[in-house]
Amino acid sequence: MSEKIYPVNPEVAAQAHIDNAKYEAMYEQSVNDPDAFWGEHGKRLDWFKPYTKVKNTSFDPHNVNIRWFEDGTLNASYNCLDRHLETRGDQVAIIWEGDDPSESENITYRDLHERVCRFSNALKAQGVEKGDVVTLYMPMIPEAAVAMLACTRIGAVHSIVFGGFSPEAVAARIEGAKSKVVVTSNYSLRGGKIVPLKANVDKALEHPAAAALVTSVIVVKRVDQDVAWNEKVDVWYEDLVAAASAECAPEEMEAEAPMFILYTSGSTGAPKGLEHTTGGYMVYAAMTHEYAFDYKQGDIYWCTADVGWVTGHSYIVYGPLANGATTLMFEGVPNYPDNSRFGRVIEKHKVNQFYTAPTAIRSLMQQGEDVLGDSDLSSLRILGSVGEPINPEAWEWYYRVIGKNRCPIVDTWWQTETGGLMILPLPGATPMKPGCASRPFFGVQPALVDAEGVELEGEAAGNLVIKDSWPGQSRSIWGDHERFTQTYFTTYKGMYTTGDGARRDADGYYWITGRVDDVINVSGHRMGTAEVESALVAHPAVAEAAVVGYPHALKGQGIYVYVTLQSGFEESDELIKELRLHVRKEIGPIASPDLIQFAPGMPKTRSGKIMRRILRKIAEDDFDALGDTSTLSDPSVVDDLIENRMNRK
Ligand code: 6R9
Repeated sequence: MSEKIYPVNPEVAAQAHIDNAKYEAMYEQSVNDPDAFWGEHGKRLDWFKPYTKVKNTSFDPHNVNIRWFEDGTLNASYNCLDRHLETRGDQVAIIWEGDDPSESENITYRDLHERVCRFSNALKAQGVEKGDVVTLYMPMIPEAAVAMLACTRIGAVHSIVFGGFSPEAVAARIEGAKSKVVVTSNYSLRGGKIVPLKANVDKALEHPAAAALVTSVIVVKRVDQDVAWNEKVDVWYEDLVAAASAECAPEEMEAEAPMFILYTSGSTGAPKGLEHTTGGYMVYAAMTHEYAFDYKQGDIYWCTADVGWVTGHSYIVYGPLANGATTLMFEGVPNYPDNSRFGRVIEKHKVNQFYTAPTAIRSLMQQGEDVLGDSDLSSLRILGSVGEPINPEAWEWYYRVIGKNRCPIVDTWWQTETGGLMILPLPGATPMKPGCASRPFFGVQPALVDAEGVELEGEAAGNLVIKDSWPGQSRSIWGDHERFTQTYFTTYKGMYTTGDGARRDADGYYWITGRVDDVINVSGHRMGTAEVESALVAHPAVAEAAVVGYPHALKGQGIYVYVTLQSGFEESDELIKELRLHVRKEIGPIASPDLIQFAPGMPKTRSGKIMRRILRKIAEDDFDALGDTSTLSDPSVVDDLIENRMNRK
């Protein structure tokens, strides 16, 4: 790993919210006296009833209990909208940039407030009440942000399903969350292509359990084209808001009232719906957004994520809007109409902070140094990275070609579970090491433990855990607190298990090395290997499937599948194609296997467990590092697998 150090740019430090002296003093207070620290910083929000208690948390596996600001009341939508109206009602809240470069829209805080109030009333008219879960399955259009804020305004809980997920995935999430109302659009537009979004909801509702729950599907007309219509449940968004009043008082919510659920993949079982609550999440999202990106009034901030992921929740919508920022929302893709699109958008809207993912940087990098054409990037001040470890080459390219050697890169390590950024170099405080997530945010106490849970000191590599709670932390898995406890708090007692591995260097900086569990990270998206395997074995031809990650130049990791066929089925290229399509249909295009290898036998222990370590090494072409294979019930399987692997090339 590169150990090159880029010192903090003194000009950046001089104007930054946080310089190194401040970082150290604030960090110390945040961990030594969290009540005083967060008691003070919680005041960045407007509370209807101020809190008197700050931290009340326990990671004890017998009683995992996480409560912040618990006796305060507030409303997330009020904090993102109403409180800004007096001072910045006419300031742009959302710059929307359409898939087609000729389409964009500036939405002021006043406009956004009105749209949110109307849609809040529309949701109420559809029977949505405080505490109900509303499923959003939407493209990157302003109505997605409006729907999120309308839910939180009326105390409903939103559950966003990424638009790239399949009807099966939508159905499972509707059922898991017991959601009565779905908001979608007739079609979505990406890279000039029309994608049938509503048709996927229709297919999801062919599942009887989902159909039995859903009473209305609210459809935004994104594309002027006909769509199949079911009079019983379908209703146009445009009709509802036209009929709704533009006034809607925000619901007074307890700090610990659920705010949203977001499903994410784990190493076992079906995706889990992580639950986030109102007060702590909002404080944490707002504060991390301001400090990490050194956001100042008047800045134009752009995060390229999708609202279907946690990054879109915290860093397109809630963090920036709570701070009264101007946040850019992009409907399109980096390579449409051509590869210079990111540069064109930065130039067009004079973007100051640009936050994207290593996979996007690598794909730009592949196109060469002039990929952004003659786009003027001089407005940029801060760059960010999220989703997976950024390899030093991509970091250097990002710094040089996009940042012109003057913009700090904030490499932000965090998770759906953490609600907000956890480990990152603050732009005015932390010298940067390419590829290194660096130092913890305020209140975050990372540690490394070995397999037995013994904490490692000094320079070390091990399992990354967090020793105490921070306000943005997920409180539970929706409807299954036991699973929450089991997944995150039992492996290493009294600590939150991240599922990531990390190394700490002599300066105390953390380098994230990737997942240590059966989760793979494909283009920054989490995929549980168990999820892909269960999709595969649902296919009649498949007797057994094993899925592992392998290094992939663009995606970071690719999905490598080993399948053993049922007797009577023949290996063929057609079958490979069919299996790939099958997984896309079951989960969605992001789970599409990159390589499928037929495996007449799997390497198994005598007790019948598949030895994934061996499959991983074979997928990585690391045949010499297979380790001890003597405990396999049939060691000759390994030679067959290697031979098949070599034949593929
Ligand atoms: C925000 C988000 C979380 C997993 C996480 C880790 C990986 C994210 C990273 C990173 C190294 C970074 N990850 N950011 N690894 N450096 N800057 O991505 O949430 O979708 O839940 O994924 O992504 O492995 O555990 P989520």
